[in-house]
Order: sequence, then C-alpha cells, then structure tokens
Amino acid sequence: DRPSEPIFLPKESDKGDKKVVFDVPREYLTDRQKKLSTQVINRFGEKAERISVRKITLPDLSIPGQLDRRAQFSLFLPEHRKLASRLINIFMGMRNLDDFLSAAVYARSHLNPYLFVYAYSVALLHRDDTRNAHLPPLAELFPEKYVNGELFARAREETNTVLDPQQRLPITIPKDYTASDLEEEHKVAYFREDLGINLHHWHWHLVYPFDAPLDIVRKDRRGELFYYMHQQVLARYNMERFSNGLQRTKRLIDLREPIPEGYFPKLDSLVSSRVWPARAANTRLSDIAREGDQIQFDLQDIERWRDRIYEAIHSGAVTTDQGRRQNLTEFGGVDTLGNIIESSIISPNRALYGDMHNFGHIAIAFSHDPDNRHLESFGVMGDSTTAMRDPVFYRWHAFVDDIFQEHKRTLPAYSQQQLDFPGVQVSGLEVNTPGARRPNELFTFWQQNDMDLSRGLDFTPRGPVFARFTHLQHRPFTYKINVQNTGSGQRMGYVRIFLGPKFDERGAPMLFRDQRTFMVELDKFPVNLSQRTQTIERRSTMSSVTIPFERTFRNLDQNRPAGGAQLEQFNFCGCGWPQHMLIPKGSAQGLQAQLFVMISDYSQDRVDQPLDGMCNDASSYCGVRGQLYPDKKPMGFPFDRNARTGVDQLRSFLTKNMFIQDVVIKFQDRVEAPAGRNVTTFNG
Ligand code: CUO
Repeated sequence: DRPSEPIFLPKESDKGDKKVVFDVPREYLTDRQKKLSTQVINRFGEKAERISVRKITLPDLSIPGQLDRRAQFSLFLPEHRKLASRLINIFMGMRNLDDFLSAAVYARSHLNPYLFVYAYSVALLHRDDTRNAHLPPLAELFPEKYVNGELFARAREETNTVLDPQQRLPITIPKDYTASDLEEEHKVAYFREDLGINLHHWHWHLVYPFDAPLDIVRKDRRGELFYYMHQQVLARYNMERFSNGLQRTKRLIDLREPIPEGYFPKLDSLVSSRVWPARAANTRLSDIAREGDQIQFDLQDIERWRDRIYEAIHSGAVTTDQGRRQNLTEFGGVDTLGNIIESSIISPNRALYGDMHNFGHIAIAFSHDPDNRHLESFGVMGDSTTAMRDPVFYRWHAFVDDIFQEHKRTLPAYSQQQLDFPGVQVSGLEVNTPGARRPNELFTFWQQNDMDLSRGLDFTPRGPVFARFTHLQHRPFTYKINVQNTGSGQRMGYVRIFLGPKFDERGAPMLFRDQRTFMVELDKFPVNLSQRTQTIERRSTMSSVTIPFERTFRNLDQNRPAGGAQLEQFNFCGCGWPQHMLIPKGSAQGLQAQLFVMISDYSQDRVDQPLDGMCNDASSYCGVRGQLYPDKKPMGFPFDRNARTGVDQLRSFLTKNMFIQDVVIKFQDRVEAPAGRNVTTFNG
C-alpha cells in the first residue's frame, strides 16, 4: 500500500507547505492502515497540522469498491465511468463540508487511489462549498504518470543515503528518455511529454467530464469546447512539427492499417508495480474482448458510428433517441456533434451514434493485448492523464477533428460584412521581446524546473525529494497594436490574436483553407476604443489561453516562497494551457510565422454576465467556472470556417479591422535555470 496521503482540504488552512494529518475514526481504516497509522503520522513529523474527522454514517461504497485497489483506472472504460459517476454522486450528495471531508477520508483509505482522486477532484470542482479548494496536485500524487520509472529507484537511493533533505540533490530526468533520434517522432516528444500540457489535459477533462451526474456534465457549449480545445492542441502540435521539419499529423483514418508510430512510455505504475504497456511500431488494431474489463466491441462498431455521424453531417440533422430530427444549426450544430462524437451522456442518441472517440482511445490503448490473453492493462491512450504522450493521440484526434471540419465545411462562409467592424481600422501590429535587436522576433530555449516526488512515492522519505525536468520556455514579449476608430461614441472591441505557420512542409505559402486549421489562438481580450488613434499594448503573460507558470508548477517547488494571496485565490484553477508552451519551439535558423490580429465588435460578442468569475483567465480553452463561455462567436472565429469565394490566402481574407505581421521564432539551444534558482550547484 502507498502510505495514506493527506487529503487536500477544502479549507483556507490548507496552504503552503503545511502538512495535514487526519485524526480518523478507527473504523475508517483498513486493517493494514491501523498498523501503519503511526508510521504515517511520523512521516510528516510534529509540524503537521492535525485535523479530526467527524464520524458520520458511512456512505455505501460497495459500487465504487468493485474496482480493485491495484487496478489501473480508465475513464474511457464504460464500467469505470459508472463507478466514478457513482462516487461523484456520493461526494456531491454530502450535506456539508465536514461530512464531505469525512466521506472523502473514508473513501481514500478504501478505494482505488486513481478512482478516488478523480471523483474527489470532480466533486471539489463542482461543490458550492469548495469553491476555494485546492485540487490535489496530481503530478505529485502520482508522479509515475509523468516521469520515467527509473527515477523512483534513484529517489529511493537518494533518500536512503542522504538523510538530511537539505543536502539532497535533485534527480535529473533526462530530456530524452522515451526514444532516440532514430525515431523521427521523438523530435516532438518534449511537447507530447510536457508536464504542463498533460496536466492541462487532465484538468480539462475534470472540468468537462463526459460521464457524471447530469448537472455536472451539462455545461454551456461543452461539446463545442471539446472540439475546439482538441482542435487547438492539434494546431499547436502541427506548428511544433513544422518547427522540427516534420510533416503535419496524418489522420488515423483507416482502422485496419498497421500504425507505424510505436510508443514506449517507460512509466511505472506504483500502485500495481507494473510498467505501462508499450505499443510496438506497426501494431494493428483489433476487435476488443476483455471480460475482466467488461468491454467488448468490434472495430466495425466504430466504423458504423463514424458512417452514421458523416451521414448526419451531410443531411444537416441528427436523429434523436425519440426518433425526431434535430438540425445541425449554424451555431449549435458543432456543440451537438461534440457530444455525439466524444461522446458524452448528453449525446442526443448514443444507441445510434455510439461512443466513437472514447472507443477509439480504448481500441488503441488495448491494441497490444486486445483479448487480455497476456493479462496486460491499457496503454497511455487509456488515461486522460497520459494520453497526450503518445504520437497516436494526435493521429486519432486529427481524424476526430476532421469530422468536425466536415460539418464546418457545410456552413456558409463569413461575409465581409460579418467580419468587418465599421469605423475600426487596425493599421499596425508588432511584437517586441525585451533585449531583442529587432521587433517581430520571438525566442525559445530550454528551462529546468523541480518537482517534489516525495508525496507520491511508495516509501516514506522524510522531507522532499526533487526531480529536475527540462521543458520548453520562451522570452516574454509584448504585442503592440495600432488602431484607428472613426465611429461615433465610446465603443468596445474584442481583440483576437492568432499565430500560424507561413509556409507548408514544402516551403510553399499556405493556402487559407489549410492555414485556418493551423491557426493557434494566443490571446483574446476586450478593449475600450476611446480615442481616434490609439496603441494597444498587451503582455504575452496576460494570455487568455494560458495559466501562469507558477500555477502549472504550483506545489512542485516547495523551495519557492508561497505565492501570496492572489495566487492562493486562483489555486485550484488548474485548467489552462501552460504559459511556457504558449508559442512553438521554432528553429535555430528561425521559423517563419504569421501573427494575426482582429478587432471585432464587442457589443455583438459579449456575453452579459459578471466578468469576475473564478478561473476566468484561461477561458479560451477552459471557459469560466460556473458561467457561460465568454464569447458569442463560434469558437475559433474567424478561422472556424472556409473563406468566402475568391479568398485563397490569409492576405485576401483581411478586412480593415484585421492585420497580419510576419514574425520569426528563433530557438536558442541552451538550458536555463528557473527564475530565482541556481542550477550551477548541481552537476547532473
Ligand atoms: Cu482529451 Cu481524446 O479527448 O483525450
């Protein structure tokens, strides 16, 4: 058993480094834990705060308890979804905070840890009385899902030999550990295996679960956001591939063909002491029949669902489970399709359109052992915490995205009138990186950061053990936008900034119909157009897409001074693209890209609701907690559709309220220490 972990309290008192130990009623403990309990308390020393847990009438955990404590947990498996949904229901139903905490502590010691953390996190995010709660820092609780397995043996050695935590050296995770350069795809492993990106993906799926109590699933435009967030992941991945001389992601369109991309994750499961299964190159998908996982389906099922979805798109309507026709409308159609394709429990007809995207994950995740003859569990594609590590994730999602694009191709193009903002003209656009010799140059490099492994280890070191990992970073920069406003009165504009590749793989200028799907959203924000002429300046760190660096790595670096009240307040808002991955790597010679800005009429785009919602600073991909998506336009506007006739390049697409600027992204191949830390003391 992994030592019982402190639960992250939905209370203000749970801050900073403070460890919390629960005084738990003895009936809550398993027999083994009764023996271990003194040891657990020792682990956190006298500094720990002790909190007594109220004894309540214990909830019936028999259904979530059906999952073996040592099993892997996958939301993609219908059986596991059922158990998780049940547990979320139990947590949501606890009458007050004390009862919720009590139930959580009890569940923590009796249930599968992955299942527990998932359901507990969803409940924390959705209960009214836990608005200010901290989410468990997943990367620390389950480091095995983020760092290579070999590290744990080294961590054990370090803690056994260096007893004083102050003297311990961080254990360096090599930047390249999952493959060598013989594998072309490895060139973009730094993106796929990035800690912040994988944490974002896990958080996104926590905020937008597809199977949970109805009022949790039914969120404003959640189907559309499923499409848009994953579309943007692909756009970003493709820019990253162009940066590295790779071609765009190929759709996994034929389920019968061998998959050339292999993936060997080198992650260990600390729960079951097994390694995560790999997938060899050229593996073929098969029908799945795994009794133990209560899952059985044929590849033909996925193909049949796909065909029905295409049929619905081409006829412009879906058939509901009541047998009614429901039109795929210009604005709402993509949202309905999102729920159908993913699918979520609010799909209008799961019997007809099935569960396509989720079952694709399963078919791929079990491709190494489709009938369980080798008693192997699922690969990384079976878990939203790890799926983005695998090259095939992008191939599958490129296929899924193309179905959405097929729908978008049926919609009327935006007319010039719909794009224009009469009286508003953008006359200049520039980015400036402090210290750069020229404008319109962006710079990337490697940076190191530390995470504390000690919470997640299956033995109990005293004090932290740090793993040092390397990630992409860029110099912060500023946008400068020149605007003329000849309209009368005070007007507000919505500034939309995108970045896209200028050339395709062959070096030819991009055609609009291709380029639009590669446009990466960088920022979106309202401005007052109060003067006739004005210059809007905006820092890259303000992006509506990203969460700040500190939040991605919150708690990862215990040596960092506590972030202060403001950070605290945002502490649980873990959904958001990591700021350090805002722009693609570029290349040593410089990757040519196009920066695009548009100012649309905010009076038409704004959603009337208070703007001070929680977690509203990464709303582009994550929405705003408890509120409507803060933009009336279709997500991805104005690039969500093909252009009007006669427009084949971005330049001819422009109306007066838009502007494009060529920029160059230069990669500087060096490793820098995190701010405020000195890496030179360590010779790893
Ligand atoms: Cu996020 Cu396929 O939806 O992993």
